[in-house]
Amino acid sequence: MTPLPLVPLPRPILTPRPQAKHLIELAAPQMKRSTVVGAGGRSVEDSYRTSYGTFLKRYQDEIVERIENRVAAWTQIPVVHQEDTQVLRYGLGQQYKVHADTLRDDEAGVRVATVLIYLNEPEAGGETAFPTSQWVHPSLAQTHGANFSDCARGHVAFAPKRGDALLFWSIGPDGASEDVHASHTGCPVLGGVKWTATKWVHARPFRPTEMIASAGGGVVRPQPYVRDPGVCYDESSQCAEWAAAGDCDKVGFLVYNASELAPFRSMV
Ligand SMILES: O=C(O)CCC(=O)C(=O)O
Repeated sequence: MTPLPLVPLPRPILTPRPQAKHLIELAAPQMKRSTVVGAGGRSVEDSYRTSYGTFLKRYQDEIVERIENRVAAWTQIPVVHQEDTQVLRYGLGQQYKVHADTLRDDEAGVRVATVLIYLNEPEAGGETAFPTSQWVHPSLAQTHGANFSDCARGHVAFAPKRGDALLFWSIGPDGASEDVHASHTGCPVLGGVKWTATKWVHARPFRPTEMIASAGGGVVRPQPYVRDPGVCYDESSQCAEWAAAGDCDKVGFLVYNASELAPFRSMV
C-alpha cells in the first residue's frame, strides 16, 4: 500500500496570551539543554538537537489540565496516554534536525501522535517542516510557504503562530507501521526566539500512577473526549448555520475548512 501524504492539522488550541505565557513562565526557570536518545537508550546532548527544554507534569495546574483535555478531545485519546508536556526554547540558530517521534515505551507502547503547540512567534525561521511529505493540493505550497526560510521552502511546513497547534500521526492506520511522511524538523531559528510545547500521545496509558500523583493523588477527573452521542460541540462561528441546516442529525458529521485543513466541529 502506498501511504497517503501526511496532512498535519493546524488548529488554535490555546488562548494565545494568557495560556502560552503561563506555560513559558512555568517552564522558564527549569530549562536544560535538550537531549536525544543515544547508545543503549541513554539521553545524550547532540548537535542534532540544540534547543533547551523541560517537562510540565500532567494536570499540574488548571491551565495545563485544560490544554491536556483539549489535546485529548482533538486526538480522541485520553490524557493518560499523553506524556508530560515538553516545553522547548530555541535561541538563534538552534534547531531539531529531521527525526521521527516514534519512541517506544515498554508499558505505553509507541508514540502514535504528536500535538505541537506554538507558544510564540520567532522573528524569522523556526518553521516545522515535513520534508518527506507533500501538500495534498499544490496551491497550499503558495498559501503557506510564501515567507519560508531555506530549511522549510518547498516542503510541507508551518511557521509558528502563537496559540496554534499541529496534530500529526506517526503511526499508520494499521496501528503498527511508521508513517514516513511524519518525519519532521524544527528549522533553525533565524531571528528572535521560539517557544513550543509538545504533547506526545502513546498507544497505551503512559505512567498512569505518575499522573494520579501530579493530579493531587485523587481520582483523575473525567475527560471531555467522552462525549454524549448526538450532542453538538461548537467550535466555529458557523455552527449555528450548520445546525439550522440539519447537520447535527448526521451522526459522525465532521466539517473541514479545506483551505485551512482544520476541523471546526465534530459530532460523535
Ligand atoms: O520545534 C519544532 O518545530 C519541532 C519539534 C519537534 O520536532 C519535537 O519536539 O519532536
